[in-house]
Amino acid sequence: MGKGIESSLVIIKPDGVQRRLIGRVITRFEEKGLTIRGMKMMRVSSALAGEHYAEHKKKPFFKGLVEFITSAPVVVMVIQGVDAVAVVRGLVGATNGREAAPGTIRGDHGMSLCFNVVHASDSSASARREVALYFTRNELVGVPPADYSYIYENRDGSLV
Ligand code: FUP
Repeated sequence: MGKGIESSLVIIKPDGVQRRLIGRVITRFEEKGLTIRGMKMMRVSSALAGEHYAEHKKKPFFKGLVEFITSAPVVVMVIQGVDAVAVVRGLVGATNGREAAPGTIRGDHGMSLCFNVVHASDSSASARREVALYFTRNELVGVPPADYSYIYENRDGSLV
């Protein structure tokens, strides 16, 4: 059973920005039929990185992860659609670029575990938490896209 319309937080990480992959990554989400509700380029502070990756605080890779995500600008986006959290994770692929399936963003564009091009929320609860960390309400655009009636069918319950 689907979860209905959700928002997921996606970050094009410093490697994705430096490698000029911003356009390609955004295109994957647009082509799929997902909607960009908010987007900005920013530099993540150490404090924000610490909050974002709080669940990894005790892990040996935490320091390197924070150093990496704060090292250069990122592009943060709120991506919306029916079951968007799972759909976006599917498009992004497995954490390690070397193991991610071809056809996924990480599978097509990365060879690293830490430098894996994008971050995407891993559950509806993390998505709500992460969207609130990076965006204020008035930075998110709420107009339903005009093409929804061609992307979702009412008959199969996919548009709720
Ligand atoms: P993901 O949800 O796929 O982004 O992966 P995780 O939440 O498990 O990990 C968060 C980030 O930590 C990943 F982007 C990669 C990095 N990481 C490491 O650098 N080393 C590890 O051993 C595990 C994860």
